[in-house]
Amino acid sequence: MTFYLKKKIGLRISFSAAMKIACDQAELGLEQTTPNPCVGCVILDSANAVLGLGHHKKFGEAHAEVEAINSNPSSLQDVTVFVTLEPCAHEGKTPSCAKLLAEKPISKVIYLLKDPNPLVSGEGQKILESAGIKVYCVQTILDSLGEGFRFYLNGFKKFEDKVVQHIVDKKSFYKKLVQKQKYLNRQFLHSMTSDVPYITLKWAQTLNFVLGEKENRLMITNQEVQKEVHHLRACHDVILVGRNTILNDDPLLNNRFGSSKRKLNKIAILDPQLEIIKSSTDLKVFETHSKNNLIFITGKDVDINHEKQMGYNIIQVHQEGENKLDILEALKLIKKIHKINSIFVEGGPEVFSSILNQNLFDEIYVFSAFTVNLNKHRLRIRNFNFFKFVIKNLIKFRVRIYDQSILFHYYSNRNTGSF
Ligand code: AOF
Ligand code: ZN
Repeated sequence: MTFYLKKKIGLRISFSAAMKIACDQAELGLEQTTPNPCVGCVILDSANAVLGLGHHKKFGEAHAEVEAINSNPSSLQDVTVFVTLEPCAHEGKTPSCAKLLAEKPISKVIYLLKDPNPLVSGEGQKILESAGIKVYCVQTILDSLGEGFRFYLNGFKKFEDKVVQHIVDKKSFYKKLVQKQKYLNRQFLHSMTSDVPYITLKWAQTLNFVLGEKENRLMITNQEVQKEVHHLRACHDVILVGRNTILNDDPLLNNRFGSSKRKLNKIAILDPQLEIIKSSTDLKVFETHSKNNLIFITGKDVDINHEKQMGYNIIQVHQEGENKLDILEALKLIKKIHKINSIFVEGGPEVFSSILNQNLFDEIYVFSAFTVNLNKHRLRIRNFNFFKFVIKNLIKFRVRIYDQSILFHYYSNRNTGSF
């Protein structure tokens, strides 16, 4: 990393290269920044030489702008700051970046995406402009170009401002950067404007759509897939599972590979009668996670006094019959109480069935092995036909081939620009 930084500092580069490097910097924060966004920043001096660069490394730690400023302590006279997200206006876990930049003799700030966080949205830009800094939001400039005839007309129009003209001239390049950063930060962008967290489903299945066997742990995929799954876990805030998954599979639900090793998720367990704590605590999930990290979701009528006193996090939601919890209420409450943005749902078939049938998902990863399971007690997702779902949503799927399985990746917001 230090080598990477040293190699860039002093190098004269174009504005578009600076924004591309800021985007590359943002990606370095993946797994560690959530529920905060991944943000990168590059500073060019008045001769367009790289003065500093950095990224938001971890939730609660310094923001990208601060990292970039600190990467090379020198004068910020007449510099241009490139940042992938609108500088924050508020005092959160760290001080306001917009206020910090406003105190410096900076000439321009060019940022890629608007920050939909209600504490920031537009306010960061206002703080910078009030300090006499020229501010450009690439997303706003691109949006204002529009499509069709207006777009055609704009193609001939010369903008007086050189930075605007540069962005317009390179609109397809910047559009790609905007799309990529939206995708990188899709959970954050979704969550800032919704009371439901971003929901990703992940399951493994056999060729005949079997996810597991009743009261038996069934291993469908191999270690190659496990590595990818652990990376996906680390990219989310919470892992959600049902009671049966905990009892049948006795999973660890931690991250054991690569860079994601450093990340421990919160674990939410749908447990309608609170049987898991009441009956047995010698499950692996209690060994790998502290009480603080575990969230139990149970019915409104269940007596939780004793377990609350023992220090467990318990959320109570409406219940239909003995075993069916109101999943939407549960998702909203997990987000509100635990201040998280994203949930990675890992099973089992009953949990998937209720989330799929209520259309509460944003993204799905299905690892399909080339095996067939004919066990008498095989489990499938109720009221859900995977084959039909793929055919109906073909353009929203991407496929990746693994050694012994195929990944079907469904992503609903791809290219919609709906953020
Ligand atoms: C920036 N630069 O690198 C990031 C920003 O609690 P805090 O202080 O960490 O603030 C988190 C919020 O700040 C987050 O919700 C988002 O709006 C913004 N993130 N802003 O200027 C950064 N990570
Ligand atoms: Zn900030």
